[in-house]
Amino acid sequence: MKVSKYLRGSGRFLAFIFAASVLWLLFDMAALRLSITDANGEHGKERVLKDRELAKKIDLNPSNMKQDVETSKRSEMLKRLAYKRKKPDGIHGENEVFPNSKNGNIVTRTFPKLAAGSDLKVQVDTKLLNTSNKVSSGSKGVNVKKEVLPQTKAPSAGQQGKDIKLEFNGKKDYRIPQQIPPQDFQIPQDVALSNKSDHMLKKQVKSDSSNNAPPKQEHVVQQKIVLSENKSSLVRVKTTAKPAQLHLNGSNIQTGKLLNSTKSVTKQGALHKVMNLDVTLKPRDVNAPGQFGWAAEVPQYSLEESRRRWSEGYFNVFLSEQIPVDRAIPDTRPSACAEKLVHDYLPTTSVIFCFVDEVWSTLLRSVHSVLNRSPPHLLKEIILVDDCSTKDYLKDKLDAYMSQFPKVRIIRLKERHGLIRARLAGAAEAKGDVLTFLDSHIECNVGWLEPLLDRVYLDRRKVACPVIEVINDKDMSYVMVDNFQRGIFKWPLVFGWSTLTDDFIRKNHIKVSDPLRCPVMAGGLFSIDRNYFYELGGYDPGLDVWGGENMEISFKIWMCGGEIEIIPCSRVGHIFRGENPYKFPKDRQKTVERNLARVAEVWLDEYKEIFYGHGYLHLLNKNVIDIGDLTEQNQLRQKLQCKSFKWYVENVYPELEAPLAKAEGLVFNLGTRKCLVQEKGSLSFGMCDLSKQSQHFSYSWVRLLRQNASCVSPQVTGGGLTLEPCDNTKPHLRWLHKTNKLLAEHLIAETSFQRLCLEAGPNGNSIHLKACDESSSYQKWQFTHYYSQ
Ligand code: UD2
Ligand code: MN
Repeated sequence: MKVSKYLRGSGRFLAFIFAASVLWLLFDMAALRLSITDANGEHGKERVLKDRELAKKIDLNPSNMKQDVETSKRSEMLKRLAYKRKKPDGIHGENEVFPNSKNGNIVTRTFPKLAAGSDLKVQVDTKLLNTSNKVSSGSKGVNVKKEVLPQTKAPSAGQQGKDIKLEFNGKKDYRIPQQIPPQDFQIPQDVALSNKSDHMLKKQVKSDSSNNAPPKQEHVVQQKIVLSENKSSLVRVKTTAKPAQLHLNGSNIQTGKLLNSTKSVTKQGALHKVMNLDVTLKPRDVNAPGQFGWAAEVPQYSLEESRRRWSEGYFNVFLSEQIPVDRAIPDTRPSACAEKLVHDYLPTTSVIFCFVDEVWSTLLRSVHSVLNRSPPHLLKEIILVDDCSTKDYLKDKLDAYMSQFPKVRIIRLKERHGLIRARLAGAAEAKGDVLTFLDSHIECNVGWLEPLLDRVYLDRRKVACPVIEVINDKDMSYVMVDNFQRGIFKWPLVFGWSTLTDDFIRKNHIKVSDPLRCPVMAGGLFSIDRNYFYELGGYDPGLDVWGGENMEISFKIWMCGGEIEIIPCSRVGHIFRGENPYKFPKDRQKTVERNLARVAEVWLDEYKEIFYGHGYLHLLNKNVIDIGDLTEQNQLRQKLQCKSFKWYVENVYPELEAPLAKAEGLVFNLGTRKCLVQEKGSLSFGMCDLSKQSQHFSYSWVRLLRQNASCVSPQVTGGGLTLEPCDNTKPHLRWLHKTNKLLAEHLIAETSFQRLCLEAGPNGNSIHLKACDESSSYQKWQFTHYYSQ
């Protein structure tokens, strides 16, 4: 009776508040317990011992050291609980993640914790969820496993004209690496945010402002780091370098001086284990949304808002704002990386972020991840290049915010140049020995920087890329990607990822932590020696806005004496977006294809025909497009005495399918059973004879029917034929063959008004153009070899 009296009116309300608080407390205790258990557990102890060992070598400020241990411990805990690193079963052969490869089978998949807001424009094919479908791959008929993010429209590779439109029809090319399948994730259910009640989610969202409070950085800058000589048995050469005192306020940094950047031989010097720095001022709030890289959820009542704000960045902008700018993410490096050593005296780096209309929270998180996870003595500066953004918050507010961090500088471009010239503007201001370019929506993982700089230090012509991991665009979780993926391209210069086959890995004894040589880089994230970048002429400044520059720099690096590597012990997460969240000053498709045409003209030699032949024939018409002046680029290639594209294909990317013609050999007429002959400038027929050069023709990628420099030219008026000097830019020289189902074996004059086909006279003594007739065998032709249909 008495109890029920108290439970009436406001008493009931108080009791409810009390009960809710108790529940909340219990939940917090559970989370705390988990973290204590971890610290007391074997793993935690091991980790503390390891870090003490590191502390002996590197005299870190004790309070900071504590934080390092703290965050590493959490990271390690995450790694253990949430990520089971394993190559997916059933993968054999070459596994390529490619835009709409011809085989077309796409496995749409869900993410470890799909956010409640995940229905934002997303169609998840539920039939296919959690399946590990085997599909047969493109050319080699091997089994591959493909994963494609829901919602991203994939462009096509290696397809003809109209499909290419699809590829660039307002969408970007497809660059998402293969991720660890969802069944390999085990996120502890008792801690995962998605398990919390709505009430708790509200609390998280409300506490946002405190979560987002930037950690102060000053204490880091004042530390002293003393690197002692390392007696590692791995170093055969006795070191001559003295242990140095590195003052981290930037005034007395000795690392840079120790680098003789003109030497490219293996360097001497003491080594140490990679520093696992992850600095924040205060312990991280385990309950903050997205903490530890876990999936965050949009509360029911904010779904509408998060949907509305999606187009601000083409990812979950609302959710990103709730996530601390200095959140922890799981340390996803392969465990072998723990044993890897890097040199004590590494070059310094300038980190360059260029951005246009970047979302505030992601820009900040990118910058904080660099400040928090880079050894301060190696981080010379962070240069933010504002490519003429239109958003107000990126002006005074950004200046004010970044003024807290002495290492951060902002450069403002007066007009919109695009990322290529924006990066050049940043590089022009950079003072570090190495330039490190990053996109403005990334999160650098622990230990990301030293392994990159170490490669550049070993050889200044090595260009080092981190493994690009995935920050999920819908729930902002940090998703680990599969190992052994390298950057490649398919025609027409479409970037994609390809996983090395198990067989190749075994035969070549490749370890999971070994650097992987890459034919091309993805483009956004890499470290390059500053002087070397300039020796290479930087980027072609004639490239506009976005696209193709990754191909340009990759070909340039390889063909002019350098190398591109992916460094598995360096990992950086990136938000892959389905659309560009900024405007293109000119048409997007035209911009990208113009960039690619510049690259093809300068770097591809005779192989450029393959590029044009994959849907870009219109770019050969100078009236349609002006690709600009290439004199300087061609001169640069000559000056640097760069190797040929043939050399590149044979030595760097032999897996590339790159036949120089679509078809070649004898041109056999099915009606006369004779072959085409070219003699003294005129065409006739003869008994087929492979040994006769006069019977050898090729059908080129730009659809010319040629013998050496002479091309068969249809005379549309009059129905005759002549031989003309070949010229790729002349559409009237083009023939269609194998493009039309009903007239597949015909040779159709491309510019003929009513379709005209090449026809042999019935006695095999004349040749002319006639109205196409699908049943006439005198209009059917076969080449000896077909390289591409
Ligand atoms: C990829 C690369 C990107 C670049 C691009 C073009 C990765 C992870 N990303 O596409 O770095 O190589 O391919 O080929 O490899 N930006 C400007 N001005 C512009 C346009 C973009 O400053 O006019 C900035 C933008 O804010 C971002 C960066 O350039 O920080 C890259 O642009 P993106 O993120 O749209 O390119 P992404 O990741 O789709
Ligand atoms: Mn990007």
